[in-house]
Amino acid sequence: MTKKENNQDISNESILKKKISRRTALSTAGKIAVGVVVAGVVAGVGGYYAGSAAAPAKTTTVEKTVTKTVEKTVTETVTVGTPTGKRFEGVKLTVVSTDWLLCPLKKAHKKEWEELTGGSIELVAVPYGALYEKVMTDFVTKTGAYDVIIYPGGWIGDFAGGGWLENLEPYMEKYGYPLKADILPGCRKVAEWGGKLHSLPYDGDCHLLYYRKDVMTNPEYQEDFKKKYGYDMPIPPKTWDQVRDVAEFFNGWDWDGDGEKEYGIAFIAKRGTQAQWTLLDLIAQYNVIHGPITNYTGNMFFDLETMEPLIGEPGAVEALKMMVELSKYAPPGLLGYGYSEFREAYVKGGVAVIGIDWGDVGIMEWMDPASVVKGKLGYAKLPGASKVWDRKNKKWIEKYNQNNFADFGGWCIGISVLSKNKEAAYDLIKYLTSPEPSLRDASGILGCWGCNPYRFSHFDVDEWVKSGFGRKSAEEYLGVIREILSDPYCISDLKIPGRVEYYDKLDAHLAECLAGTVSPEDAMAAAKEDWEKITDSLGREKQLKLYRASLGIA
Ligand SMILES: [Ca+2]
Ligand SMILES: [Ca+2]
Repeated sequence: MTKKENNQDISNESILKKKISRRTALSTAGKIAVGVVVAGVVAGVGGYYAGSAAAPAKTTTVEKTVTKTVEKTVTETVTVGTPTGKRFEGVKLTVVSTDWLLCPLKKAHKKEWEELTGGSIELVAVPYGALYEKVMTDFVTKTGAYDVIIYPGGWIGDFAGGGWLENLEPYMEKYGYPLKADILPGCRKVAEWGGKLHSLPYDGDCHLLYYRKDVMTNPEYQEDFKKKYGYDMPIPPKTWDQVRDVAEFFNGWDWDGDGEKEYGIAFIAKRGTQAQWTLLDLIAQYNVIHGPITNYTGNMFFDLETMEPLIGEPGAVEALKMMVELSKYAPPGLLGYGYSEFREAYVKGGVAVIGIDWGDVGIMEWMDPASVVKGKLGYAKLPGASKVWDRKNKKWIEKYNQNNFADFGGWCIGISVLSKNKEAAYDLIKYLTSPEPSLRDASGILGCWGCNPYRFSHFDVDEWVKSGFGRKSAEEYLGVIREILSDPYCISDLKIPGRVEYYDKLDAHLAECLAGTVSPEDAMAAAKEDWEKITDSLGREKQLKLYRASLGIA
């Protein structure tokens, strides 16, 4: 991903800016339940040390002397600021990631871990578009500037496959890992390379379809919709054709009665900001026959015998055609929507009925003080297609086809083989991914987003209600995410070496097509050609073997 991006560059129409600033001013400030955070920290220490062979020295002393010298013990416990007895006194760790993935560390966990261990942490924030190169350069030049790397799980083929990340299993055996079985199987898979954990899951990812419940349940609008399309307003839409109809119906008029017009649908569409995942959401429906992984079912990216890319198939072209069609019912400025701009517009601007994004929009809906959609959003898994391309028999199958897809694959946290403080680094990543600190990340209570549920314990509705979520919304939101990530047929994202390059090319041709300079047919043909070149440059046989291995096929 060589193209630099600028998250702050909100190049939307003035109408949107006006909407956002006005609504921001009207909204009340969000309230974070500080008491819950404090209670949580205490609970978290237990989880973090549970099963650990490296409990603090002071605790050990207490156990040995407690029957005889209770008073002395108390004195020692109080004087925790002294330079003796903390395990990582004088050890400094450097953690690199994007700004928003470092947010939970900045807001809470850095200080917590430093106080627990005596170590110190330096955070290095790198823009998303530059992160891959920055870390890869550090590896190949053997600089070793980073101990801990928080990175998109899809890069594990390059990072662990290249031999740059520690195999964590020996550390887990020696120092323990809290509630291993609590990790969602799909998220664990992402962090594995060659069957061994070379990172820990730090995030669980999939796209959801968001929709404005308040608007779609308006009886007057429902009546008009039925008159126009001949069927009931689909809540939620089950196919992309239905999404199209809803988007068209609500596009370009004032459906919330605030005197300004709104639009049908919005999604991430800007070059260099993960727009290709929106396209992959559609490709998964039109080009992948639902089922277990075989060459012709449940297989999204390459032929399992030849490594021929599947993105040149008619189902992928159909998917892109639908994406172009949907873009007609979006706010002006859609092509400037990266994830930041989209979230601003959809959550703080309330500009569209339907939105497509990761779980972060649900967090922003409830936690962002400037949200204008609090309690108004519905959540659904990706809609399916009313037909799917049968590559084997070269024909369309006219039936409903729906696949869940773990877009992006979630962020992982790993240790550089070049680190000089690997034990401390393991201690830190173990702390960060323990049930309690990570629940605070996933449920948005710290005011950060990006880390979405990846442990079964993250789905505890009561905890989300404490964080400020409405109970019914929390149930719906968590229910959908859990359903997607525990679906045995949920399609895993691409994670072979070269993923960054493959996706950059797909993203580039998608951008040309959305801009109207290239047809969907030509865009997908060009993308396929580029993928072939990348495969050849990396070694076709090698890539094929790794692709099969990444799907668990011998
Ligand atoms: Ca309006
Ligand atoms: Ca995420």
